[in-house]
Amino acid sequence: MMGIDRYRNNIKSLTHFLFAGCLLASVSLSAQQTKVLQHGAHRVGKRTDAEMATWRGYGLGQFIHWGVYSLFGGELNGNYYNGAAEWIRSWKDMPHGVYDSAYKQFNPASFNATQWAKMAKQMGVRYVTFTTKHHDGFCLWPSKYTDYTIANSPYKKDIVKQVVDAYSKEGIDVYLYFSVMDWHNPDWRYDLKTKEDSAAFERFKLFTKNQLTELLQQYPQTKGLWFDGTWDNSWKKSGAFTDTLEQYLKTLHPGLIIGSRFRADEFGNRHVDANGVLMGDYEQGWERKIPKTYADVHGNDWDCVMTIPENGWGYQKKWLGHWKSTNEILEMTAQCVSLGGNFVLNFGPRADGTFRPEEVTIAKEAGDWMKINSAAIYNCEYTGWEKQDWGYYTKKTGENKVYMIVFNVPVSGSLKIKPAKNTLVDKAYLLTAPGKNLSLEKLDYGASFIHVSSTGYKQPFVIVLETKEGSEKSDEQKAKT
Ligand code: 16Z
Repeated sequence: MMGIDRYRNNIKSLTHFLFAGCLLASVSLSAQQTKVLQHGAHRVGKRTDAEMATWRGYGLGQFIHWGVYSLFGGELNGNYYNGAAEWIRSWKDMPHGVYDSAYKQFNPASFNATQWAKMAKQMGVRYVTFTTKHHDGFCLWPSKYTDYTIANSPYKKDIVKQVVDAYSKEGIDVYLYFSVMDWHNPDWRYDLKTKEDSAAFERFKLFTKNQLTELLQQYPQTKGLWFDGTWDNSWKKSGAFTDTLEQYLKTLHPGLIIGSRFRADEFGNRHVDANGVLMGDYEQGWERKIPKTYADVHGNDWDCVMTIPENGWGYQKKWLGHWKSTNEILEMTAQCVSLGGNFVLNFGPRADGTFRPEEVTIAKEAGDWMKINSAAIYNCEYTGWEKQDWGYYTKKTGENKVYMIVFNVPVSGSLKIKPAKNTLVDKAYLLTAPGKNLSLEKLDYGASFIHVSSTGYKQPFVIVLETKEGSEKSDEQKAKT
C-alpha cells in the first residue's frame, strides 16, 4: 500500500500545494498527473492544532476488544476456530442464530471500569481505544437505533459510558472504535449491485450517521473515532457521503481525531486519495506492523496497533503460537516513538470482565518500566540521527534532549552515537542517575562512544543526551576513496 509511488505523489502534491499558495476544496490543481478531487484530502501535511499535538505526544496507548465474541473465546462445542476470536461469527461451523442470541448471556459480573482504568494508568498508557461496536453489530452502549445492544442483555447497563467515565477520570484520553461493517443490520451490503442494494445502503448510511452522532453526543469526552470495516465496495462507492459525514462529525465535535481508515475519495481510493495525499488525521495502516525507517511514514502522523499473540484481538481461550514478552512490547513502543508514531497494545478481556493473567502481567511489567523511563516515550519524536544497532533514539519535543533507549548492548560494551549535522552532545547520563555524567569518547566524523558494562541487563535502559547546536572542528583525516 505504501510504495515509492505514493511517496513521490506526496512530494508532488506538496509541491503543487506550495505553488498554489492556498488550499481550496481540493488539494492539488495543476498538471495532468494530478486529479482535481472533490472528496480527496483537504489538507497536506500534519494537523497543527493542540488536540493533535496531544495525540502526537501520547507515545503509548491501549486497545480493548470486548463484546459478544468474548463469550465464545474462539470456541464452539469444544472445537476451536482457526481465525481471530472476534470473527467467530463468520466461521462456517457457527450457526448465526447461536451467535446472534448469545448476547442474552452477556452479563459481565466482574466488570469494573475503574479497575480497568487503573490497570491502564499503572501501565502508563495515555489513550485508550474501546470497541463500541465490532463487525457483529452488537452495541456496548444503549443505541436507540437498534435493539441489538447492551440494554437488552441481562447486564443492561451502559458499558461505553462506564469506560469513558472511568478512563477520563484517570486522565486517559478515550477514542471509540466503531465498525462500519455490521453483520447484524439487514441493510448492510458488501457491494451495491442492484437498486435494492443502493436503497438498503441509503438506510444503512443514515443508521451509521445516527449512531455516530449518538456516540459523540452521549460521550462528549471522546477525543476521536477509530473506524474499521470500511474496506468493502459499498463504502468505497460512497466517497462523497464519507467525506460529508467526516466533516459533519468534526463540526459536531471540534478537534475530533479520525484516522485514514474512515473514508474514500470519489474514485474509491482509501487512506490516500488519487493524488497520493493522506485522507484523515493520521495514517491508520500500521496494523500489526511497524515502519523500518522514517521515510516509510511519508511525513504523516501514525500509530501502530498491535496484538500480544500473533493474531486475534478478542478474548481467545487457547492462545496458540508465540505471544510477545514485555521486552518485545517495550521495544515496539520505543521503535514506534523513535519514528514519530504511537504504539497501541490490544487487550481482549474475558466475557466476565476480567483480564487474563498474561495481559495483567504485561501491563504490570510495562508499567513498572514506564514509571522509570517514560520520559523517553512521552512527548517524544523522531531525532533525525542515524540509527544505531543498540536500540532507538527519541527526542523530547521542543527540548534539546535526546534519549537512547538501549536494547542490545554489543559485546564490546561500546555504544556508538552519531548526532545529526549541527548538533553536539553536551552531556550524557543515565536517566536514573542525572547527576553522574558518562564520559564520551570522541571518534571520527563527529561520532562518540559511551562505554557501558557489556553484560547483566534484564530490561532496556535509557541514556539522556543533552545537546547543543554546533559542529566539531574538523581536524580529522577524511578517507580518500
Ligand atoms: C485480515 O482481515 C482482518 C483482520 C482484522 C479484518 C478485520 C480485522 C479487524 C479485527 O477484528 C480487529 O478489530 C482489527 C483492529 N480489525 C482490523
